[in-house]
Amino acid sequence: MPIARALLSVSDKSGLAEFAKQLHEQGVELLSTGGTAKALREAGLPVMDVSEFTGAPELFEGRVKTLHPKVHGGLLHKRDDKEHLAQAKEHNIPPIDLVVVNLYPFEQTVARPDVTLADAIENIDIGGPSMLRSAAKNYASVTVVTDPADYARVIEEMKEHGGNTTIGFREQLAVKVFLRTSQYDAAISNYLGQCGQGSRSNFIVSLPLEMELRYGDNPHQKSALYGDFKSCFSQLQGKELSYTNILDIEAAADLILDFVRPTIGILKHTNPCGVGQDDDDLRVAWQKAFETDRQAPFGGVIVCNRPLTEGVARIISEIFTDVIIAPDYEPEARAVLQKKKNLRIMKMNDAYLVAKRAPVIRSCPGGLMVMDRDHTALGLDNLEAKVVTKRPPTEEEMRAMRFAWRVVKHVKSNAIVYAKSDRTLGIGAGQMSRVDSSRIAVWKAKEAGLELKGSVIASDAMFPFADGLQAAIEAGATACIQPGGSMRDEEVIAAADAAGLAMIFTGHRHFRH
Ligand code: 93A
Repeated sequence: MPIARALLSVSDKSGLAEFAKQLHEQGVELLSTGGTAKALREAGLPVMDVSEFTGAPELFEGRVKTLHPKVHGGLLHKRDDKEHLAQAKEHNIPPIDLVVVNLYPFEQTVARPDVTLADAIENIDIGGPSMLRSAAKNYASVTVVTDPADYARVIEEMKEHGGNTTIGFREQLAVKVFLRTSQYDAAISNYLGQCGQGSRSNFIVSLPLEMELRYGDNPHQKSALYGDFKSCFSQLQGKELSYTNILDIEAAADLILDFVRPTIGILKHTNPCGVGQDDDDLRVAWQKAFETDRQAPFGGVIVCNRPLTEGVARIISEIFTDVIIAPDYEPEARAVLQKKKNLRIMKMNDAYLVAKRAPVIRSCPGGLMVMDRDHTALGLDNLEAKVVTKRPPTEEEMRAMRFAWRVVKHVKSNAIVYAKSDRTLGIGAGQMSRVDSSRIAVWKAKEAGLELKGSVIASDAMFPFADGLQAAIEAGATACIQPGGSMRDEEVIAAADAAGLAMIFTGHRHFRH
């Protein structure tokens, strides 16, 4: 059966007149609400007002326009069910075969800096989503269009298929509708949630789809991004972001935000490969970070807490990097990096500083787990009072331990970091035993040709036995920062004292699982 009757009610009137004209030419009767009807009449098209169709006036400043059994009955009744057809006849409800609706611009309204709650509420569309949902539910018979970009395809299909659309296309359109209405509701609950108390559960369930990602960890794993990532990180150039890029960007940004002095970090698979600092020249900071591990940064992520300079851009562009993140870029740096078409350049926006306070959410069988982020208790306050060994650390060791502690917090557990006051020397990440992480850190420092004599060691959790610390002493560490809290702390402290090592117990653990 060809489409005989269409109901058009749109806030975004782009492409409307042309679309309606084509419908009219195909013999479709047009029903419409106030503003849409006016626009169609101005385009010279014959239109019946919905109020005439329903026999009920538009009420309450337009809050009730299409919320009528004649509209929803016309959309929802089954076209192949005798009883539905008999009821439709009895109540004089003719079928509506096509719905063209886009919604009150709620998202645009609340994006305005001067928006009032009253404005926002007036822009919550009720009748529009209701029609979209009724039509989408009955996609077996009804075509529903919410995106002006689909107008052309509807006309094409009608021309090709005797005045109607195909079921496959109608199904696609219906899916699009439910996606759109869920995004719309998410925008409303997010906005109202922020105005009022807001709640965690609201935060979890109501994020709109931001983009489909090419895939997840692997090409056979579908993946999508929800929420508003782009308000936190703007992509200035480069290939489309991937799932793993987004994980790395978060890890990199979190790392760099723990440093105040000019710092550069290099990460791979969310683990730091090297971190360096220099007050005068970012190139020196880069050099210190890079020297920790010259191999792993290949295809990695670089993060900086200062506007990226041309000098650093030149050095970086010599190695293959996936993503660079910085609060800004010198124009000359951008010009240098632009030559690398695929390289993703991300600008960290202030919005991230707020977003980063949100809890961590992870899936688990049957649901989700929610956890506060590890950003309140660093454990570096009042360090002088946390010395547990006979020998207190020197000032230089103290600086090095503060630095190493900030790095180790961002390394996957078990995490061991050897460092000096402005650079990492060896990082051991993600091993099942702390001693193995320590061995790897020592081995990597040796590989890199770096000297561990006089270094400090940071451990994200306590040393359960003295052997881990003993290995660090043998490797050349003269000071150690760790949370403490092992049953054998006494033994560990005794081993430190025997070697003249200075040790601090921060009282805070920084596991990262
Ligand atoms: O105020 S509503 O929630 N109540 C309704 O009954 C209703 N029907 C359609 N909003 C309603 N609409 C919306 O009006 C449509 O979704 C569309 O966005 C807009 C079109 O209004 P006009 O045709 O007057 O420009």
